[in-house]
Amino acid sequence: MKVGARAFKRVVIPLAAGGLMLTAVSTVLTSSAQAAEAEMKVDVTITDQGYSVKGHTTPGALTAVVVRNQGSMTHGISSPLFKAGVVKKEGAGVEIRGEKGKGFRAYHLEPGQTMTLYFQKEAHADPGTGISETMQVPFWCDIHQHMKGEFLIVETRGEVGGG
Ligand SMILES: [Cu+2]
Repeated sequence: MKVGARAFKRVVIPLAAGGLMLTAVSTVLTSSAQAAEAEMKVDVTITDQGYSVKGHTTPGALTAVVVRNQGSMTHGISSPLFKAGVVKKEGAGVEIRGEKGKGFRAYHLEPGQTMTLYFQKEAHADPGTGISETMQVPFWCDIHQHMKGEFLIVETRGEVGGG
């Protein structure tokens, strides 16, 4: 698990830094005034084979996770992050909760549909060093539990200065 996660990190950061997604971002944002408030964006594309993730976010940034189902069946997305709170959901997609509304939470999306989940995650500093570290946000399909993905919340503030 750990090895795979590290390999993923190396792939994702250069992609996100390239600015390649900027045109796609503006296309999506113009469709909603509220969406324009999002500071960061993560794209999650679902096929019947699994997830493909582009982008990352930073601690404290209001983040739009744009989820597209390009598969042929209903897929879901569930994450510990959702328990902490999705600020808002736009577009298609159905929120699924556990019994009595607690614990488990997922979002189901029909084929061809898109939804946007907004969240904000505060920095989590290491109590020993005071340094905020990059966090991995794991997620999975609650319908097909072999489908897994993750994206990163990258702490960048520690890299500023020193010049
Ligand atoms: Cu699925």
